Amino acid sequence: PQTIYLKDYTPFGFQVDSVHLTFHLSPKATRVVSRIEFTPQPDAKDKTFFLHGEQLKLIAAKIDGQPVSPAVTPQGLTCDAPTEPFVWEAEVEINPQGNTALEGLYMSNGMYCTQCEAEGFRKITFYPDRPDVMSTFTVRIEGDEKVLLSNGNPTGSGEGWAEWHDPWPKPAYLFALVAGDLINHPDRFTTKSGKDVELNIWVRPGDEDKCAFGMEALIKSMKWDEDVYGLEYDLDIFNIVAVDDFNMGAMENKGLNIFNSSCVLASPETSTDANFERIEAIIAHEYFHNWTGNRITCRDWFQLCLKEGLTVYRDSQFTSDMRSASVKRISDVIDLRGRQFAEDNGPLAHQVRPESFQEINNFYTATIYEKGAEVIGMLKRLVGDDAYAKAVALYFERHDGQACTIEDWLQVFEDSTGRDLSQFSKWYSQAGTPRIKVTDDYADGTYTLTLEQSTPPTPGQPDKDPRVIPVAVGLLGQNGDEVRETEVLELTEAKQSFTFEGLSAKPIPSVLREFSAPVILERETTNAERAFLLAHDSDSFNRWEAGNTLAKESRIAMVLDGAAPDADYLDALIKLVRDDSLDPAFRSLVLSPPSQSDLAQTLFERGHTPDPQAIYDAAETFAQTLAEAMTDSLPRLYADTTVQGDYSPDAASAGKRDLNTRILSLLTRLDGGDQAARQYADADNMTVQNAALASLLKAEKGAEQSQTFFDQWQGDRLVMDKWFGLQVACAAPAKAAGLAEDLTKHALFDMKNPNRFRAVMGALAMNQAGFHYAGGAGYKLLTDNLIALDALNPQTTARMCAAYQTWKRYDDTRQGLIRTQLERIAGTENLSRDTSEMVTRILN
Ligand code: BAL
Ligand code: ZN
Repeated sequence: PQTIYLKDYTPFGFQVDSVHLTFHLSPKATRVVSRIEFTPQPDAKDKTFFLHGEQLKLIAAKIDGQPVSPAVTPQGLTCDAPTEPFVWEAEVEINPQGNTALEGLYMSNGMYCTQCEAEGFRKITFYPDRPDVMSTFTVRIEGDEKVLLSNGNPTGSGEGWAEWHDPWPKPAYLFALVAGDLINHPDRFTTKSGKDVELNIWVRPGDEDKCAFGMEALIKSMKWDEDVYGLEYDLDIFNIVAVDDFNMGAMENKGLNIFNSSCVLASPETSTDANFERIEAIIAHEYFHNWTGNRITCRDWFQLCLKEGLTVYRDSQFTSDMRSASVKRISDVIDLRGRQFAEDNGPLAHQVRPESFQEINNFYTATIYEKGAEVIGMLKRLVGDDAYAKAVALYFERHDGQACTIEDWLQVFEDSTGRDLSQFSKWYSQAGTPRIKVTDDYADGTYTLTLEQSTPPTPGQPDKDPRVIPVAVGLLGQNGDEVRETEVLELTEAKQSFTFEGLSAKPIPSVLREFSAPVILERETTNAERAFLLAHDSDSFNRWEAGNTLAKESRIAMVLDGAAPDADYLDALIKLVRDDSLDPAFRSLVLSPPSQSDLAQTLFERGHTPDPQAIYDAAETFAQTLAEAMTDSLPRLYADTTVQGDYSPDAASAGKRDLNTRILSLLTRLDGGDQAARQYADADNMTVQNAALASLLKAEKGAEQSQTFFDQWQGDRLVMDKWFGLQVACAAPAKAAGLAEDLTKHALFDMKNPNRFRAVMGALAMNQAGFHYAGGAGYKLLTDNLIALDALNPQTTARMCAAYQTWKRYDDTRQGLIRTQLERIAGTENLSRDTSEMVTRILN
């Protein structure tokens, strides 16, 4: 496959002045008629008239009304083009029903829908399918479906047809079309300048009672973006459509967001608290793209983080404002370490702005999204809140309507603050997670903190330069009081010392408060000091971090030395969990164990070969010891954290239920599942029903409840995804692969539905001890399924190959087993470009 390089960027040689599309819908033979006005650019370096096009049957093509015969390849067509403005017309035929890749126009449960990011539009018609080609679109849809939707504003409709016009120039990846027998959940929003906007969430009949929460989230997002960023919605209508078969979470098409139904449909009976929170965040994310992504888009796909990093940053600000900022920060860091650090420290490591790719779909990653958001957060921390607001305002003023680069983004900060950001730009160009070694010294009232940074080599980047890293630090006195408030140290050198004068005794440092940079801190310290910070740190992130480090160290000692769980840590943990003055959500986070993958990575980095079974056993022993140490208090804690009354997904109730769920799982270790069975029987919402079933399955006691769960919910696809996933997630290591295999043979397992495939295979890959269980049955099962899926849906297959990205951590036997499977995938005939690129990178 061909590699595409950032350095080769060349503008398209033609401007697109307008696009008119007519769709004659038919499941197996949809006709798409296009009429596109082009103006040749006299100064263009490349004057080739090339239009992308894949899997299209060209029926007819004309230039200025005269039939032409372009040269067509599997990638597109070239044609002689006039040197003056001209009109291109084409008619093509496509097969939406046969489109299992879910890119371009496809069918899901009888409805037509589209997914054009990144390069799906070329499967709809011939077009310069690149983000820097922007144009207005007018769309006519002809079909028998009751609802016919596209981008922009409706301009007319009648029996069997509808027309739409989008006045805002956009790249083709933001094009969308939906046609189906759908029902809407309507509402309205008045923008700050008084514009009345019609809002709709469109769903299949039967799902209309699951839209209210999504609609509330949309309205809150619209208001928040006005209040915080001053950004107003810019069309008369905003439509959201729920689709069951979707590769991503959702898509920000202009005025017509298309959502994976799992990311928009919610009801107390069928959705957990976590689902509600995720839905709120994704609705916000897609809505915020209207400005950061749509009004200002990316020049090329190397700039993907320009819209994704910024939009993730904005949605995290929104969630922090709607819920608890400290809980959001801790949760984001857990997620970052789990997904992005794993990527950054393995064969798939890449820059926040990559410089080459074969298949852009493989770069919708935690590095582009989550690390991209961390980079924005660091920039804000370095320049300050006011300067950030000023720079962002300048970004919108200067670049509205343009397709931009990271350089454009950094330039507005340089121009508005006068700051030189050339060193900061290394966050975009250097892959890998920096390590910061921290040492300290105290003499004559002066405390000195020395920070030393280094970044390990990553594929293609053996050497790294020092970056500018904001390190937020506070100092605590021996009595736990803060003797220095948080200060942001700017680490710019490879090694640098910072002094704090006038201290009467050696303080205890609280370093990297709020996780001020996406780095790994290395500091030789004692468990006593960690316990001190766990008890006293005023920074809630570092307070949690102290507990998390203690939890990790205790488990590592258990794995390496056969030690018992650390008694001091257990005491401190129990004290904290019982402390009613603390937010239940925070207590729940402190109680949540470090991930087994994170422990494996830490062991690996310290020169040990991680044994997934030993890590699992340590986690089990730790939890059992904790449960036994809390025997007396668990029933009271369970009762105190049980939320009474009608279900509400608000943050306070959700936090309490989250703690309640953790208490229940401990209690189940003592009572054999009695309480969990009662909770299951009494459950009136999915959060507590799901939690009870999980506790029972983990204790290998849930067979009866699993059956009743199935009987109750077999008609609900999203709840069935939970049923499939939960069984594999909760399976004991020896049973996980066998159970997953049985589930792939279940009548309701549907490989063509990404949610269902991920429910089973994703849960297997996440069940660390089960996936890596001796013998390699998990590897073989995943590989069999990836190979089968690749022929249908390359995008989802390729992303799931990432399950193998940590393979070099493990022992020779496991590495050998995994290599065999990776080579099997690589050797598969007609392997997709997506999967081929992923497997090659993982193997190298
Ligand atoms: N642009 C793809 C989906 C998302 O990030 O919103
Ligand atoms: Zn996005």
